[in-house]
Amino acid sequence: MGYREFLNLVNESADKLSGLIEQGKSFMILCHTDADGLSAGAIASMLFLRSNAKFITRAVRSIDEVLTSVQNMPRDMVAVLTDIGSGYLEILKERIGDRVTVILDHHQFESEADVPRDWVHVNPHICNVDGAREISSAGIVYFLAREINEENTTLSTVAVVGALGDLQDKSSEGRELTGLNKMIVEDSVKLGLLKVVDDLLFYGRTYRPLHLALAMTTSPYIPTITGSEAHAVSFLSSLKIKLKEDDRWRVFAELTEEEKKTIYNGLMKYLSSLNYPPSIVKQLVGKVYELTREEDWTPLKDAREFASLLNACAKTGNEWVGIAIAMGSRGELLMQAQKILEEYRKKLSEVLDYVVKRENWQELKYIVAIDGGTFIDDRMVSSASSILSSSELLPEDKPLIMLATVGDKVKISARASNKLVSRGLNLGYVMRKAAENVGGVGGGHDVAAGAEIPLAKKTMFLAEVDNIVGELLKSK
Ligand SMILES: [Mn+2]
Repeated sequence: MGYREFLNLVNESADKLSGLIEQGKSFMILCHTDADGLSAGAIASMLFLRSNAKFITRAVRSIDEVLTSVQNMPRDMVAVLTDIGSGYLEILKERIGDRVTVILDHHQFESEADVPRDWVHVNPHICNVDGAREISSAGIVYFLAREINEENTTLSTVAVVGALGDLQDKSSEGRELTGLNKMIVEDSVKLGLLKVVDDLLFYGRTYRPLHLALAMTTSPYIPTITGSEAHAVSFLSSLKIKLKEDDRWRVFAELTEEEKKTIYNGLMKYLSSLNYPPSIVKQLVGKVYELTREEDWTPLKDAREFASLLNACAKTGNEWVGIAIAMGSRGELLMQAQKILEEYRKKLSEVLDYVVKRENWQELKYIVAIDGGTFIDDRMVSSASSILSSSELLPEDKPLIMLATVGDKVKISARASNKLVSRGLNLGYVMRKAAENVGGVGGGHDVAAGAEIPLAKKTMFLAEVDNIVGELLKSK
C-alpha cells in the first residue's frame, strides 16, 4: 500500500519526462494491444499532443515488435512503452540499453537492477502497490499526464476504461474499482465526467432495450444468453417481464426493484437448470461507471462497454481506431468502431459457446487446460480466458490455461481466482518460468498472465506449468 511512494515516483518521473520534452525530443509510443494498452497509448498521445511534442503511436503485440520498432527508429527518438516492457527488463537492457527509454507498465518485473540509470520506469510494484488490482497502465500514464498538465484530468475517464478493460474491478466484493483506481474515479466524478451508480451491470442500462442489454453484456458472460437476442427475449418473456411500455422499449434503469430481483433470481435458476454455476449472476452486481458526456445509444456511455469496444479494435487489427476514439474522436470513426465491435462480439460468442461445452478441456493435477488449437484466433485467447474467469465457470481450485496455435507458435493465456492467489499462486511467475524452460517468453500479473512458446513444446510446457503451480500451492 505505498500510494504516497507511488505518487512520488510519478512526480520524479514526470520531471524527467518534462525534461525530455523540453529538450525537443520526439517520442514513439509503443502500446500493448488490449483495452488497457490502447487507453494508455491514447492518454500518452494526448499528453504529448498537449505538450506540443512530436510523437507517433504504434500498437505492439509482443516484445519482439517493441525491439524491432526501437531498433528501426531514429537515434534521437525516445521510446515510451505502455502496458508492456516491465516483464522483459533484462532483454530490453541487453538489446536497447544504450537508448533512453520510458516504461509505464503495471506487469510484474524480475529485478529493478536491470533498468539502466537514465531510463524512466514507472511501475506500481516498485512501491508495493498491487498492479493487478489497484492500477492499470492507463492509470499510470494518467497520473503522469495529470502531473505534467492539469488539463489532462479530462483523460480520467479513459484511465477508468483501461482499468475496467483489465478487469481490475473483479477482485473487490461487488465489482468496484479500488486503490489508486478509485482516486482516478474521484477525479472524474469531480469534473462531472463520470457518474457511479449501484445497479445490475447490464450494458446500456439507461437506453438499451432490455433484451439487447442482456444479450450484449459480456462481463460477466452468461452462457447461451450473451450474444443471443432471441434467447434474451424468451428468457425475459418466461419471467413475464414486459419489454415494452405502450410502443416504447423499456430499459433496465426504469425497472422496479421487484422486477430486477425477478431477473436476478430467474438467471440463477436458468443457469442451474443448464448445469452452469448460478453464482455467475453475482458478477452482475456492482458499480456502473457512466460517462456523462457520451451520447446514449453509443457503446461509450458505459465504461465497461467502452473497454469492450477498445478491446475489439485491439484484437482485430484496428488499433488506430480505438486509440483515436480514446483520444476523443467521434462521428464517422465511432460508426466504424461500432461495426468492429458488433463483428467481434459475434466471433467472441462463437468462441465462448464452443469453449463452455468443455469438449476440449483437459484437467491435469493442478490446472485446467483448454486447447483452442487453430479454431480460436490467437488474438482472442486473452479476451476469452478473461471472460471465462470473470464468469465463475472454472473450478475454483485450478487455474485456467488457454492455448491457441498460430504458425509454429502457441499463444497462452492464464487466469486464476483470487482464492488461488491467496494460497500462494502467482501466474506471472508460473508463465515466465515454464516458458523459459521450453525456450519461450512469458509473464504478467498474479491473477492473469500469458506466454508464447514453440508449438513443438506444447505438451512439455503444460507439464511444466502443472508442476510449478503444484509446487507453489504446496509450499504455502
Ligand atoms: Mn494492462
